[in-house]
Amino acid sequence: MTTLERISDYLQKGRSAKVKEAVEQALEENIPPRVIMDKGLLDGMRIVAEKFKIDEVFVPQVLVASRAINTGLQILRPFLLAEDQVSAGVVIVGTVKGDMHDIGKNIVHIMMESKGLKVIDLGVDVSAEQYFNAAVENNADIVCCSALLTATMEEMRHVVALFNEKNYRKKVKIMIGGAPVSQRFCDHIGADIYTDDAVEAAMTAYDICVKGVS
Ligand code: B12
Repeated sequence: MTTLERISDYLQKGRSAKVKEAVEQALEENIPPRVIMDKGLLDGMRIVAEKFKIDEVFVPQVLVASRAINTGLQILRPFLLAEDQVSAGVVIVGTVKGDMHDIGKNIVHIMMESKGLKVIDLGVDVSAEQYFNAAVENNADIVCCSALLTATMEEMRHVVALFNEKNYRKKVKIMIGGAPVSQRFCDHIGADIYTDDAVEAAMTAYDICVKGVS
């Protein structure tokens, strides 16, 4: 088995300590951090997700696999960061109220940082008020909302509504994402930006903050 296959395999088994070891080994083998993330960690998570869908694994196994991927992401984080950490802009990230899924949000966080953006991470279960207060306190350029459940993506509508109500839409862009979210939903609720992956999200955020592209 290659090191990347071992990362995927240990992740599927939820063996955090082994994932940590294998990720460190992959770095020693000079495998690029982005490849370790895509072909090792995310590959393992994709398999877990497929098995979850067909009831081959259940919530406890998914939970330990999620802990393992977050352990791996933490090790990769410094290697994925931009070399010159000049703050190009301020971004608030969080998973919406009622939703505990944080893997995609954590990847968005890392990718934004890798572009030199300052990231304030509010974690999971974030209410519209919390996004708003954080945006004002930190003079943010962009607020990023993540949702993985069809039930909680509706919370994004409240986030947009609150920023509208406070007359704060000219100050900040609202970016949304997560598996059930789409461009159509983004247009429907009046958010500013949708992208379907974290890398594109970071590139778009960078363009908005640095080049003023809207
Ligand atoms: C891991 C997982 C869990 C873990 C979460 C642990 C954690 N720390 O995150 C646990 C076990 C806790 C869990 C619980 C539940 N889960 Co769950 N879970 C998943 C699973 C298997 C993987 C999600 C994941 O992390 N994917 C990997 C990441 C990298 O992908 P991603 O989040 O989509 O992110 C990418 C993009 O979407 C984008 N992105 C993400 N966020 C953002 C934000 C912005 C701004 C942008 C621009 C882009 C962006 O960038 C990322 C990388 O490129 C999915 C299955 C699936 N196929 O998605 C089910 C899934 C999301 N879960 C589901 C369900 C039903 C639940 C539970 C209700 C189950 C239960 N019976 O209790 C609970 C709900 C708990 C809650 N209140 O949140 C359903 C949702 C169905 C639906 N349509 O609503 C899914 C789809 C499984 C299924 N097929 O049924 N789950």
